[in-house]
Amino acid sequence: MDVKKQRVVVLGLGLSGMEAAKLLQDKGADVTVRDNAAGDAKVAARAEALRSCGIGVELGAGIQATTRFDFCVLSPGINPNAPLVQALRQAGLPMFGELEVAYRFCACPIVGITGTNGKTTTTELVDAVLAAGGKRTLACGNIGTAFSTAVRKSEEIDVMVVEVSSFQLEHIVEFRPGISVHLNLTPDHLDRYGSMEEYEVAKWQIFRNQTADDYAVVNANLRLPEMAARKITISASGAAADYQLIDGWLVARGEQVLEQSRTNLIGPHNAENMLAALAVADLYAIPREAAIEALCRYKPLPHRCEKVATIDGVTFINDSKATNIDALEKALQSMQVPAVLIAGGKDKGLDFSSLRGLLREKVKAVVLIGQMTEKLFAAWNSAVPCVRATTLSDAIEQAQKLAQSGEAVLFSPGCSSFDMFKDFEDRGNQFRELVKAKIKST
Ligand code: UMA
Repeated sequence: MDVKKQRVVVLGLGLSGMEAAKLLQDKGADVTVRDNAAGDAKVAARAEALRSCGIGVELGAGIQATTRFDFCVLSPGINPNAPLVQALRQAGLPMFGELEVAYRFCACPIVGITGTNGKTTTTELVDAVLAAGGKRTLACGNIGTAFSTAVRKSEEIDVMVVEVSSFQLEHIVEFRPGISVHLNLTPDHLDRYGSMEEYEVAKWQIFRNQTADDYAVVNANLRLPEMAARKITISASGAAADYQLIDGWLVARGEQVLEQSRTNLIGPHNAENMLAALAVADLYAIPREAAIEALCRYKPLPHRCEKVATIDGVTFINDSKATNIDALEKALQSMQVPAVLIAGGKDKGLDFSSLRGLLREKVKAVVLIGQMTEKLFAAWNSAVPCVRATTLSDAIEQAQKLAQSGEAVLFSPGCSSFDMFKDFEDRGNQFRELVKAKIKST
């Protein structure tokens, strides 16, 4: 991509926008960044940093569309239906996502990983198994290091392992991973997509530019489009597949590879994450022993069914990463003792009534927080007693009173965090701190 002297407008001054702007400027483009937020301290600091290296920054909601640019770069969090984006599109401005821009400057092969849940864990697992086999790798994308940052090192590494969200896939043109991974699809982001079909089609974009030279590692249970890539299937649910979970063993094309109980990852969803990593390792001919060792060594990330503390016999579990129904369902399924569930958060248009049966089985009471409180109360209270809390601290207080020794308090919100917190990590950190403060006070 030759961007020399091209006039580019980047929308959004988060991580992606900031890094895309710097990359494009380094490549010779004349860059302006726009962000709706005017009073946000983080955005202001980023604006200052960019201005000091000669990048124009315009902040505030009143920005008008203009045609004084050659193309536009969209941050993933910007809704393509936002009025400014629509206006720029109508003005005929070509649009690329940050993923696409970074891709154009990537000098090494890419493994792209998507799916509703498990993307980050699988990105880390793939990174670990490839590194164990001696490959120089970098994990980036939705995982938290912008692809635009990582791509600067792409000449020094062998494989870029990129976690890609549906948002990032919306505005690709040529993005083509040599190996794509699609783990699963369950309801999420329905505040952005009109329907599950729209969400599904956004995910399918990962296969769009792949050819018969490429591979697609896919869950055998997924509905998929026609694709040119060679398919390799995974399944932990008993479906016929190249890589399967059978009687607690990860099995690769009929060969028993590793007993899941030897790893730190529990549940069938994690088995599928590991099967995907094994499939990628095999495509790169990583020695089996090296891959097995990497899988056994891997420890789950924080905020994913993380045991925080046991107070008076009650175990407090932080599963703040559960931002949708499927993730909450997986957490409930993995509970071995009765739980008091703390759930709720931002409304994403999801219908939680399907969890009523599982709640009856696993949960003695629910404490609700955030914007979804009333909707969850209406969906669940006739199945399991629900109470309302005003803050996270109040929720923990109420949950602790409801739980008895030998039981658990499970913080698995099932909703995104943006109504009360900066993000899921902030939410999980606050939960952890509040629980730890209780230990000190007892
Ligand atoms: N903004 C506008 N106008 C809008 C909307 C947002 O100007 O209409 C501005 C905001 O004021 C803010 C900036 O855009 O300053 C934020 O941009 P962004 O939401 O694209 O966030 P980034 O900081 O660039 O982070 C993004 C990903 N965020 C989203 O997709 C929402 C991060 O994934 C990712 O780690 C990062 O790029 C680096 O690649 C986070 C995420 O929540 C973890 N992802 C979603 C998920 O996993 O479910 C998809």
